[in-house]
Amino acid sequence: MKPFDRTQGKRVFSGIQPSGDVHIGNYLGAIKNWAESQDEYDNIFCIVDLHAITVKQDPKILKKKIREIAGLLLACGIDPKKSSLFVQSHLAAHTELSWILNCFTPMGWLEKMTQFKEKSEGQACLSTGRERASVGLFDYPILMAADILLYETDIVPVGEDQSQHVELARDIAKRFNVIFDSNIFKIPEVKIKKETARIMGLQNPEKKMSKSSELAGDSILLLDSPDAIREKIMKAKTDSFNEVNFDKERAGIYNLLVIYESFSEMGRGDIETKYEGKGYAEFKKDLAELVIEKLEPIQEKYNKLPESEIDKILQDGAEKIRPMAEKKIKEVKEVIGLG
Ligand code: AQP
Repeated sequence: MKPFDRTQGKRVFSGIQPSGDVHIGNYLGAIKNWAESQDEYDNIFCIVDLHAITVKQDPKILKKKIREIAGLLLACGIDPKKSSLFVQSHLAAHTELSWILNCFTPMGWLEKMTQFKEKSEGQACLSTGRERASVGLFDYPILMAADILLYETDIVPVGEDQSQHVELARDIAKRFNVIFDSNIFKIPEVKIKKETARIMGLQNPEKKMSKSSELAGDSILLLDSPDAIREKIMKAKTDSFNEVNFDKERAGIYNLLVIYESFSEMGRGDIETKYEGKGYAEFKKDLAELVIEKLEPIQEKYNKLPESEIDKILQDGAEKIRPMAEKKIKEVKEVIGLG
């Protein structure tokens, strides 16, 4: 296994939460690009299980999902010989740095985070929302800052919704460096993904496809059977216009077209020409077959991966990256006078 170094160029940190079933939004918006960028960047891929527990998880399911997500990342082309793949909770340095950063971050900075407001409101149905949300959910961005800053990350590719958290990580790093008159933390750059990387729900195309969506048929899962994919796409919400073109005002068909575009890698003009004069039903049938065709090799590879092999890759991944994380923690402790 290649030792942890920077020979592959700029370092990129990316995370995925084992908070549910991986869907084509995760794949098209993140995992596919991760796999394709492995020769260009020095990539760190982290299964962020500590982030997942900021909202309620069933322990048995969580454990299963951690391994499942790792297996899917491997099946999608993440190559542990080229990239680092590990589980966040396997390295105590993440929580250790997170605590230290907690102590140097003003509360007011966290109070501005819009994702906490949205996610804690989402829990309002359980009882009283904000008051019932965990401290961990409020503190989520600090843990994310620790993930990024531990590894001297150059670039953090995120969707629009996460860019505020990377800005916060930058502010925390700058403030810490100023307080201790050091260059201990590298200031990461945020890289916002293109609009086409945002896949919306099939039943509610106004909201992004999400692991935690409670709407039946809203997400196409990477491990969905061909019949399930056909059923979800045929039942996807559209409108009565019945013209297959990229019109953002018609969110349902627009989203299906973006999925088609992302999987087929055809240009928008070519897709519109192909479906000129044809209705939604014909387009949906083709889209379903395209998605099935693209997911089949991933599913095949995933089904052949023994659990023991996945566990070994995750263990090796953590061991490979551990020295880097521990070195940074040691430096930080020295600077602030701990230990
Ligand atoms: N709908 C989406 N379209 C494009 N990209 C998406 N991602 C998530 N949903 C979409 C990208 O997938 C990567 C991993 O996401 P995550 O697991 O860290 O958390 P998330 O963004 O909160 O994903 P989910 O699926 O919506 O999970 P839950 O429901 O648990 O919150 C990220 O790069 C993300 O941008």
